[in-house]
Amino acid sequence: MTSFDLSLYLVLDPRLCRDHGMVETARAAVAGGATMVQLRHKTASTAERIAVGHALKAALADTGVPVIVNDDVEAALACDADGLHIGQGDLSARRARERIGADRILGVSVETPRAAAAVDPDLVDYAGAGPVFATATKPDHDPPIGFDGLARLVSTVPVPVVAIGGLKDRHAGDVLSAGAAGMAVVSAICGRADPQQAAHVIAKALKEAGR
Ligand code: TZP
Ligand code: MG
Repeated sequence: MTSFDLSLYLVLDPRLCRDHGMVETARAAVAGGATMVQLRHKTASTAERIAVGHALKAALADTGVPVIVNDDVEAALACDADGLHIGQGDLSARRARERIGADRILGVSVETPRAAAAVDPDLVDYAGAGPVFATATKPDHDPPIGFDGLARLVSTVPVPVVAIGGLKDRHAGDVLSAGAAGMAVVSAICGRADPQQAAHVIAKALKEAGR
């Protein structure tokens, strides 16, 4: 399986990235210390996702940082993404694994202990847990779970967890104390004047917190 490091997981949002663009934002963030990159482009067509996915793969080719595509199996396969991320409303983990094969990374979102307990470690490589805090980035998000809720999900889910939702560099210690392997961020990097510096500050906070 493709190896991966959940420490600082950048989730790209096309609207927030409009100044630098998603590919340049990803390149800069990885130069600053981001360890995973997810293309999350809800309003795009599969063809558009494939085009951005190809550009991301090319831009990050010599970094070793995996490119993950949200939701869209066709796009993930067509751009030879390193992985796929699915939510509770998307196709099943079993079906996703059948489609992407054994080598690609499969991540799932979990918002509740019930969903966390249902994660099958034979199929799934990591879980995204949250939202830790309310966030304007995802208007339809589930109720925030806080760091206590995060710790409960971490103790329930049988795979490594990356926390998401309203997270900034100052939360690095609490994220790791809750048992998560890292933090996923959108607005803490996308749309910042200097995405590389923004990523660097978070990566440094994670290191100082023991990651
Ligand atoms: N899933 C749960 S919260 C969220 C997603 C995709 C958005 C997180 O964005 P931000 O800007 O890091 O709060
Ligand atoms: Mg989804």
